[in-house]
Amino acid sequence: MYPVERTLCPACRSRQRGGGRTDARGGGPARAGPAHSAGDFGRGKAHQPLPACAGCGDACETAPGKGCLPVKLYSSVLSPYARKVRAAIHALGLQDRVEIINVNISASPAEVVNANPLCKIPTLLGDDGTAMYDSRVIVEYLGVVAGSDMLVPAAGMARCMVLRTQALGDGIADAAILYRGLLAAGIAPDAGPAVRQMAAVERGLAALERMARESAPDAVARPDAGALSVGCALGFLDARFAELGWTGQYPALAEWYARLCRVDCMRRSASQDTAGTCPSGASYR
Ligand SMILES: N[C@@H](CCC(=O)N[C@@H](CS)C(=O)NCC(=O)O)C(=O)O
Repeated sequence: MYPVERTLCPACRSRQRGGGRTDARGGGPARAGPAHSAGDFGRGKAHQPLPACAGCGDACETAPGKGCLPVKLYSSVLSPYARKVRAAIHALGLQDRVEIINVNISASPAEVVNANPLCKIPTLLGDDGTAMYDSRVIVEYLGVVAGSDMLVPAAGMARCMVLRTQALGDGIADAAILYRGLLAAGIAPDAGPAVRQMAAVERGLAALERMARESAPDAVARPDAGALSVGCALGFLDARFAELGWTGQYPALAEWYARLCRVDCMRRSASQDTAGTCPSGASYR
């Protein structure tokens, strides 16, 4: 990915595509390579107006909140990874720029298959057909688009620690989802593969409990990608593993989570009301 000068509005760009793409600046061939870049999406700053289109001169299509960025997020209600991306979109103030489309991923919808060979959600799709996946890449990408390192620090140890916490949150979700998939495939809960996944969940929660004990009470006010990932994994456990009763076992984590759930981007990302399903046929409703 590299920045590409955006000179045409979406309508002019699609007209150009129909008759062979040309460079609006000089009538030459369009620059090769992915057109969907930080520049295409948002010019590096959230809600920053883009210049008038070089083709039709129309600036309104590129005005903030006018849908100048017809970006689609394929999502589902309870996917912890998709929710993390929805929370990131809200945290970065990009909610007017992304259309959220809930899909039944178990049915391998063509639009997701076409965008992401792995056919997984979340998948982000730009108007020029360039896709971003998986959730970690999308979160990074959104940060580039918004010109913000609020969710993922740009460099150094701070970045490593946030990415590690994100890996822990995502990994707990991975293990929990795999556990459900194993059970759905007829594996007994006390069989080796299932026990192994549940043990990973338990160890992950224990590690998070230790982290929560050490974290400052106000640390959740501006959650980073690690906190969002953990919060979304815990939300998934609440929805799908209520019987686990993890809040009783991990009180500091439960308190941390309760505070996180009050943060705007977490509240907004939770309020999706369209049905969806997740891996291995396991229903998300
Ligand atoms: N590591 C990926 C995981 C994505 C993932 O596994 N998504 C699930 C939904 S929760 C999915 O699309 N599964 C489809 C399938 O396994 O067929 C990410 O962070 O985005």
